[in-house]
Amino acid sequence: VDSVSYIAVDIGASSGRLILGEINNGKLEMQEISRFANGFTNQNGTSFWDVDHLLNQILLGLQKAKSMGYEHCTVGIDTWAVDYVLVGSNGKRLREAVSYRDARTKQTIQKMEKFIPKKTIYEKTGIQFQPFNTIYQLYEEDKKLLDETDKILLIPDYLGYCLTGVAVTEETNGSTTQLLNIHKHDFDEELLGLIGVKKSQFAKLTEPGTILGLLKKDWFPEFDLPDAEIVTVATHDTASAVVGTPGEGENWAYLSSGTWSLLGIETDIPVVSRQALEENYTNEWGAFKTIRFLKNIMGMWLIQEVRRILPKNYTFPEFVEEAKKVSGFKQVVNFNDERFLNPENMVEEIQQYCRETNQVVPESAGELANCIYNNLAILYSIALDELEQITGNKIDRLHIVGGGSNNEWLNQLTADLSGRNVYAGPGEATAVGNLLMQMIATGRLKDLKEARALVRESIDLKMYRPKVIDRKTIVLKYKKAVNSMMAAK
Ligand code: LFR
Repeated sequence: VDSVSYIAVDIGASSGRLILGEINNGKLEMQEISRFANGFTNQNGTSFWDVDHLLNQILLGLQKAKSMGYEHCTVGIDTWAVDYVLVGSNGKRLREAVSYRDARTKQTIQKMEKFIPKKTIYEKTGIQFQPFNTIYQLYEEDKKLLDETDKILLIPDYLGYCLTGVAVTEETNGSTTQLLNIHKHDFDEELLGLIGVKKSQFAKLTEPGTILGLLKKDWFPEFDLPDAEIVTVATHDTASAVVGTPGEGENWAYLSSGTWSLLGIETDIPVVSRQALEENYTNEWGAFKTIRFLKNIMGMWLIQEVRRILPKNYTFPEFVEEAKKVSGFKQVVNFNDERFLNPENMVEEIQQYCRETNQVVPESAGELANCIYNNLAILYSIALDELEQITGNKIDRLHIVGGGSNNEWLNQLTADLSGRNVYAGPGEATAVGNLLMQMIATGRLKDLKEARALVRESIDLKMYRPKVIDRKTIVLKYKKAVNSMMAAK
């Protein structure tokens, strides 16, 4: 039994959790300590996260861990990417953190193209073009605030800083700023210059798997906290999820399925070819100098938003049950279109899209959910084919991890439409990856290979074999439909 406990703080866009992990009899055992809601709210036209709430929930969770008898622990923090807190020279937050779904960067990619071609940015960074990348957010940032800014800290780095007083830029998350030069392995001075940010305004680039510092218990006298060492894990949730994916050998891809669907492969060499740029693939930095070559697909955000809008409060399993009753391809919707990034009313946005494209309009919860799940499954299958084309590597199996992997119907649909075996689990891959990095950093585990073997020992992967269907024709029809819709636009 470990004398030190490992605690993962994993915060996604819609919820956060503290999960305790221990290795017992050769298996990773996990226990949820606490869970809390997250989300952004609109204040005077801007969408803000509540980072004080997040910090408070971390402290409450750690206090609970202590009350459960866990008095010595290491703690790792991961969250979604790209967003940041501006910290002044007094060490205090200058403003709330703006959410990446805020509309302030809608046109920024186009604006910046006047100064620097997209191709140049891509060749330097290898990072996909998303309006919300930190580079575009900082371009639109309040210049007065930016002048007063001593440090720009990404969300998990900021939370770690609040707990320890030590500021770093952890590099798996740092790469999503689109400000890191993948060849020089450092910030790109030219890109920083274009957005008017000094390199010294970022904290030191730091590899995952290093010790950040001790929890400053005396800074939080109102909490009864355990002795804790904060470890810089792969602080980008997707990077942690990939660490926690039990893939073995070659030829596997992952789908980290949460608010976003991140589908890709782990590789050593970045791919910045024309096709990779055109299809908007990204080369995010992973743990142990790996590259996450992947695509962002709109993901469960779609169903989360439909749920928020519909008057009746469906659970996610209920959505699946309703969708099953409808079943089959009723509408072709390109959910990767930016109009679905943060529409005021997701239900109306989907319906409007269908009207504009002369398709049957989904009305009921089942019709909406069926439309979402079918289109996601086909987007997954298309991404797998693209990955093969772009990298020249065969992919014969897909590991679906994260909360979305609990959706058995979608897993089967994905297997059928992609023609590949699908393996589901762990549902908490991000927390698993977070814990594994702590264990590696502290010498409890040797390396990534041993860590993933431990995951395979510890969980029952569920396998889905593809049914024989004419998937080629379905995919072709789908692509034709999307193309003619784009042309009509
Ligand atoms: C998933 C994720 C994605 C990133 C998006 C925005 O939670 O971290 O990897 O593209 O959120 O930060």
